[in-house]
Amino acid sequence: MWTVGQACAALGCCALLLLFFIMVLQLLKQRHPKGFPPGPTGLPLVGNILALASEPHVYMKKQSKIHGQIFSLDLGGISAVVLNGYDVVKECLVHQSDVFADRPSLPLFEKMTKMGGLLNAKYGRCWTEHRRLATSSFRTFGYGQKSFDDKISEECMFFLDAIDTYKGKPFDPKHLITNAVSNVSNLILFGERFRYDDTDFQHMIEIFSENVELATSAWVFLYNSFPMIGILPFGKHKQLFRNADEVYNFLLSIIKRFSENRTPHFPRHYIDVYLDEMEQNKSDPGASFSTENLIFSVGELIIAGTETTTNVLRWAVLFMALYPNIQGQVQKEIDLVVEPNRQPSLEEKSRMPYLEAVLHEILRFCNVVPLGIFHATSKETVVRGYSIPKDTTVITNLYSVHYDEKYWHDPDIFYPERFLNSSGQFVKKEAFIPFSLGRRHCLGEQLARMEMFLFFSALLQRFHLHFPHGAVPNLKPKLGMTLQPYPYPICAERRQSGQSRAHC
Ligand code: HEM
Ligand SMILES: *[C@@H]1O[C@H](CO)[C@@H](O)[C@H](O)[C@H]1NC(C)=O
Ligand SMILES: *[C@@H]1O[C@H](CO)[C@@H](O)[C@H](O)[C@H]1NC(C)=O
Ligand SMILES: CC(=O)N[C@H]1CO[C@H](CO)[C@@H](O)[C@@H]1O
Repeated sequence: MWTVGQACAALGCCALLLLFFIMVLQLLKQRHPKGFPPGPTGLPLVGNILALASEPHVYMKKQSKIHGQIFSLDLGGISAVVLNGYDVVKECLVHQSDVFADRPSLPLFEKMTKMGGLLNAKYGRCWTEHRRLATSSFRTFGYGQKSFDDKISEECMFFLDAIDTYKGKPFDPKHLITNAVSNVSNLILFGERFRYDDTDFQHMIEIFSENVELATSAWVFLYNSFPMIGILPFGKHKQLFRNADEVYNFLLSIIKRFSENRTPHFPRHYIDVYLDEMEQNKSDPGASFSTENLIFSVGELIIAGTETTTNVLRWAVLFMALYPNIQGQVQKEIDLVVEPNRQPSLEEKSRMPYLEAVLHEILRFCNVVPLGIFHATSKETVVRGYSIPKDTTVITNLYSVHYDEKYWHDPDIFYPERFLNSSGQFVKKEAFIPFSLGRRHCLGEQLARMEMFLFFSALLQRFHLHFPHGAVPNLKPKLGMTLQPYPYPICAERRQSGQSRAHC
């Protein structure tokens, strides 16, 4: 029989051996394949994960000055390639669109959506079928309808009236903007809006967007390289999984609610279209439509639409208060083009080049999705002489494209006029890619552009925006998969004369 001491020693030895074995495995994983792009040296085991803790997009742009526009990072045994600057992003996403259209099978994504759904789906049948279905639903129930602009404008009215209730007193616009924006996507997905006081829906959005933030925490990177830490009872990944379960159950329940009273072949919204498709393809074992993928895709459409558009508008409000001259110039243009008692309409957009330039500059300058969504290679390939194996994680540093000195003069300066030519007309810029490029480019771009224009123009038509007592809030972005401003208070005062004017 062993004594307690011997048993402990034996156990200790086993533990050490195991640890050694894991380290060797990890170090083997960390070796780069031949011809792989170079990159900054990382620590054993965790690689470069720690360097990504503060501002990963800025760190990556700096590293590209040393290692080149295409370089590699070690995400704890996961070799990733980072694309920096417009030229190489275009070379990969456009000139090799097939190769770069995949998503990486990281343990986090595997656990969240089993690589199904739409946004995170592998590049294959599931993605093709879901992308086609979503694109056609967005057309049928969204911008393909003549009345859709009016529906967004109607939403604007609710939104402006809700702001009016503050009577010029300071408030944080985050919730109102989130509600208005998600009401518009909900029209397409569920055929109706949600009530502003539908707190369950708002809670779902809240914890979902918390997950967008958590997705880039060091804990989650660690989980991707060492899924074993999933058994630990603490850590941010735990919070993320709890949130994801709650979101899943909520979506399941509202999908049930909105598919009641459905008549097959007479779809009223995305859910109905999906269920029709699911029934028609029952006999096809390869078809990807399933209740689970319905839930994943609905969740992805909700969060991809809300988290981005909302944050662009929050930055827009912040910058208008920060630069009163620019705000004034936008308002002058609105007053010139739009009749006083009418809301701005999409037909008037082409006559408002300055407002367009301001919105574009906000998208360029603020980079709401700084690293896009992670891509992966669907087969082995060569870029600029470097070989990249199949299934390599690819990070598109969209921030570095929007601050690319080759394409932008003084990129650190907020300067809407860069989008205007000498006769004041709006000009498109090639290196402006907030919606990314290639097969996986944003599915909601058209909807997002409509919403941003209609909400922003209606807001500035009715209100003058300023900070309470002129106090400038923190302008640093809050980090996550998206960059958003920290919560800030704003005063919105009625502009038109004859209306009641309140003061902050
Ligand atoms: C200003 C607002 C928006 C911005 C800046 C934005 C940006 C992006 C970016 C950078 C990507 C990654 C593309 C890639 O993988 O290379 C993306 C993907 C996506 N976006 Fe958006 N987006 C916005 C609004 C929306 C809206 C309103 C919707 C829908 C309601 C939406 C739905 C999607 C979907 C489904 C994908 C994944 C596409 C795929 O994997 O095939 N987005 N978006
Ligand atoms: C969203 O829709 C609900 C229900 O129609 C409406 O009551 C609410 O005012 C809308 N929200 C906003 C911000 O307009
Ligand atoms: C400015 O752009 C508009 C529209 O693209 C074009 O018609 C016009 O000729 C341009 N003006 C100058 C001075 O380049
Ligand atoms: C993806 C897929 O197989 N879709 C098919 C489902 O069934 C309908 C009707 O039979 C076909 O038109 C689709 O092509």
